[in-house]
Parts: sequence; C-alpha cells; structure tokens
Amino acid sequence: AYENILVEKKPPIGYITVNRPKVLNALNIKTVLELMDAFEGMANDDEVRVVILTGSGEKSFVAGADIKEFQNLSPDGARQYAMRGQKLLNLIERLGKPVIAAINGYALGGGCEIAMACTIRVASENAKLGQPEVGLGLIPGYGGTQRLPRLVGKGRAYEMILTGRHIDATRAEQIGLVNKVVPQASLMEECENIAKAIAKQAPLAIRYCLEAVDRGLNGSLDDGLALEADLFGLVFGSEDVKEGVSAFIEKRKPEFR
Ligand code: DAK
Repeated sequence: AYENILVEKKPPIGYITVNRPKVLNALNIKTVLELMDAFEGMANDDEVRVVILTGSGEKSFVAGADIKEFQNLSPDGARQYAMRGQKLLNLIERLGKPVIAAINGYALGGGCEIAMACTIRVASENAKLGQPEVGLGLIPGYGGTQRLPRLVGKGRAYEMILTGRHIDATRAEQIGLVNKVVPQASLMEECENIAKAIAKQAPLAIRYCLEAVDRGLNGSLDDGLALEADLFGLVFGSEDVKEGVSAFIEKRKPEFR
C-alpha cells in the first residue's frame, strides 16, 4: 500500500519503481520513507537476489529531491532530511544484494546520487545525468561529492558538480558513470539479463564481494586486502563452496542455496 512507489517481485528479481511521473519522479519525504521500507523488505526476502530500481514513464528516472519541499525546511528539518536520505542511500549500497539502476531518463541531483549508491547503472539512450544543486544555491547532499569522484575521478566530478550541467548517456558511459547505454525499449531486458547472470552465482559469495569492494574502497589497500582475506576465509565455511567445487569436478551446474 505505497502511494509513491511500485513494488513487484518476480524471483529472483525484485523491482522498485519511483512512481511520481507528473513531477518526473522527484523524491519527496514520503517517497524516501517508502523506498526505505521497500528496500528493507527486499533485503529480508531470500527469494530476491537482485533488485532493479527505476522510475515511471519514459522521461525520468528521478529528477532529484522534490524542490517544492525545500521552501519550508527549517535547519533542524534539513538535518533530519539529510540523515533520512543518507540512511536510504547507505541501505541501498549495503543491502547485501546487488541493486541495478535502470536509468530511463533524467537522473539529476538526488536522482544521480541514488543511482550512484546502486551497484550497477544501465542507462537508456535518452538519459541525462547531472548534479545541478549549485544552481539552487545548494551543494549535493546525498553523497554526490563523495560517490561521484570515486566513480569518475576528481576532475570530471568537479566539472559536473561545479557547472551543474547535465551530461548525456554516451558521455556518462565514457566517464564510467554508467556501465552501459541501451535503447530505451531494451533497458529493462538488459538489466534483467545482468540480474539473472548474478542470480545464478552463489549468494553468499555475491554478498561478500559487495562488502569487500565497498568497504575496501573506503580504506587503505592493505586494510582492503586483509578484509578480502577474512571474507575469503569466511566463505569457505559455506555449503555453497563445497557445491561449487564439486559441481565443477563432476561437470554439472551448481545448485547454490
Ligand atoms: N522537484 C519538484 N518538481 C519537479 C522536479 C523536482 N526536482 N523536477 C521536475 N519537477 C516538476 C516540474 O515542476 C513540473 O511540474 P509542473 O510545473 O508540471 O507542476 C514537472 O515536474 C515537469 O517538469 P518540467 O516542466 O520542468 O519538464 P521539462 O522537460 O521542461 O524539464 C527538467 C525537465 C528535469 C530539466 C526540469 O524539470 C528540471 O530542471 N528539474 C529540476 C531538476 C533539479 O534541479 N534536480 C535537482 C534537485 S536538487 C539534501 C540532500 C539532497 C538534496 C538536497 C538536500 N540534504 C542533505 C538536506 C538533493 C537535492 C536535489 O536533488
């Protein structure tokens, strides 16, 4: 019973769609709360192995935070606003299962930031990405100043953040902001193909890969390698390793649990 999002499950894939097409799927507070609830549901549902996040319609993924809500925001309200947003993006980034952003149009401000918290980004040819906050007198507030340079490098991140300009899908692919660009009609199919390829792999190994990359990138190489070794050791306690190795030797497909 959500007002602003659509949630669907076709195991192994879970779908979450921001559904405010009249305002280009801008994120108001209610939508952020609903997304949090839906992502928590996906995290706790063992039948869901990969989540696809997209926006309703053919024009926009998410055109940012709902600018109209900024008008009456007090400093304390803005602080709570920031904490809620950060909580949602951290939840997505640390869900324990991959989240694929199907970027079907505008991904601006908070929309670009939510896409960057996802594991993989696929864009349709009409997609436009950007961090236009400086034009509103703001700075990116959902991690844009941190996740964008990590994805595309400092110089390119500065160019986007300081000019506020939108870039098209081709440029976004060139600089590594999106993994792939496809025609809009094949966007979902492409995301589902990636999701199915991931869902065939051992779920615990996928979870540890996500943790190793995400936590590793935030620390030193030595700390990251130590974490990788720990998780490598941990995964050896799982039935899935026995199954994966036996299946290879017996020349059959593994059945991971
Ligand atoms: N918020 C509210 N309404 C929006 C919206 C948005 N972000 N984007 C579009 N809309 C609404 C428009 O007002 C319009 O509504 P009506 O006039 O029909 O009632 C409808 O969607 C259609 O939009 P347009 O008529 O403008 O459509 P166009 O094709 O002409 O232009 C556009 C599309 C995407 C270029 C344009 O709509 C646009 O520039 N939108 C704003 C994009 C933007 O600046 N996004 C960044 C928002 S700032 C924070 C954390 C995070 C953030 C803030 C604080 N804290 C930690 C406190 C995040 C900030 C942002 O995301």
